[in-house]
Amino acid sequence: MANVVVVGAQWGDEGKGKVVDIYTEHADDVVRYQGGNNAGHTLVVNGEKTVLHLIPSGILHKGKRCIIGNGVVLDPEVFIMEINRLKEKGRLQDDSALLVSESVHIIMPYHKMIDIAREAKSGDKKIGTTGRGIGPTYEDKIGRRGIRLMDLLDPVVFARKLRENLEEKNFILEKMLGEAPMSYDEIYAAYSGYAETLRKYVANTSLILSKDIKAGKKLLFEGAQGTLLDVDHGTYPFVTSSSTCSGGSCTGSGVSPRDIHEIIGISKAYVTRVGSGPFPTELLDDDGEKLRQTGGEFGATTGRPRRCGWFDAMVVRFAVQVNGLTGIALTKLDVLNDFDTIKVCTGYTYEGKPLEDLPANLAIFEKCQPVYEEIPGWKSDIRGARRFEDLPEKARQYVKRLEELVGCPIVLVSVGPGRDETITIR
Ligand code: 2SA
Ligand code: GDP
Ligand code: MG
Repeated sequence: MANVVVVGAQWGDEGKGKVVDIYTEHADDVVRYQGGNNAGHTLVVNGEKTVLHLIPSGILHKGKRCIIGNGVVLDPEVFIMEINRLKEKGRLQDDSALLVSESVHIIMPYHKMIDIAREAKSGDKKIGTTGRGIGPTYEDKIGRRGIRLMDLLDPVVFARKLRENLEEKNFILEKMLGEAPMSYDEIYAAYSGYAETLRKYVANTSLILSKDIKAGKKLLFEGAQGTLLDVDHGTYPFVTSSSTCSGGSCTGSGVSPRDIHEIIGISKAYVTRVGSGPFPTELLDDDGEKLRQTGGEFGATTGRPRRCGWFDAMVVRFAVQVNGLTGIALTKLDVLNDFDTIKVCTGYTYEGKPLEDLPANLAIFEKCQPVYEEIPGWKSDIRGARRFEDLPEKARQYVKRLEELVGCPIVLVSVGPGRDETITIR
């Protein structure tokens, strides 16, 4: 297999963790390239569930290298907790299997505080963030005042940058958000301690990846969140603050686009979204509740109930276009086992007229009405299926119809959370 990027084709939580775990078998390095511990990627192997927030989903495989690329924002406390939890379970025996770019930007306590305080003040305009400080950290990165891991490792640089940042952040916290100021000494002491724990994992990961490519090693890139949450291409401002699309894999790792060969979009057989923002096929009725309960649709980081709706071909078609998808992994097909009829959104109308493509303008997107096609359900348990032919005829027809509507081959179908509950088609 070539160098592969895995991206979410909807609004996140499509099952990227599960698919990355499966694809890791064919890879040498697994690379996270954007987002931070807002992500929750779930793996179920031999009945044991692991939820990862920062560490790439290849970590359960021995002999593979897991790399956190420069595009990620890193909360060192959460990262250390995640390492310790894996070590307690015997899942991380070799520290050299885990590398972090020296250029990652560090999520500081004031970022989290600003994120939460801003959301609390936003009323019905709130984004519905995870409160993990992601947006404020990327703001400082783009504003060229962020603290990178390499800065944290140098006591003199860290002291200067923390002082400069805290002066501004305490002004924002006190004067604009009505919060208490934060203590320089406490942050300096805690973060200097984290720096020492992290030192052994830090590396110039872009350089390492380029050497690995030259040596013929295979890379697997693990996207977080999803296409419609991309800061440029998503439903702005109801997005996360990073480049979730396939292009982000290059900027977020320092690997050239010439070295990317396949781009796999992960899509649920229906749709979920967590947080605010438009969602044309959202179901606010019993069917929505049935999807939430059957699919266990609760945030893997915050536990928030996810909004649920029918499959939206406009959204996935857009994901095919903007990411250049070469294949789709369709997950959670089993969650539809018990529906008499399944609806699929084939297009939108806006002010009564059909729309060909997803509108970039949110004011239009918010008013789009889905056009539905009804497909008969298969009404049987498909979790035991391991080959496409094992699926009931109606389930196969559903998969084929989705493939036709989105214009991209479905290369994998997932019929349960377990690693083995998977049908590989191509
Ligand atoms: P943020 O915290 O600034 O990135 O939030 C901005 C928007 O991005 C959404 N977002 C997510 N959407 C789906 N899944 C995410 N990860 C967790 C999970 C979410 C959870 O795996 O379930 O546990 O709540 C994720 N992370 C960010 C977020 O909801 C906002 O809409
Ligand atoms: P990610 O953020 O894209 O990695 O997805 P999450 O881990 O946040 O959410 C996906 C959820 O669906 C997790 O609880 C997975 O264990 C679960 N899951 C993944 N694939 C399947 C599937 O095919 N069927 C079912 N029932 N659950 C699945
Ligand atoms: Mg998730």
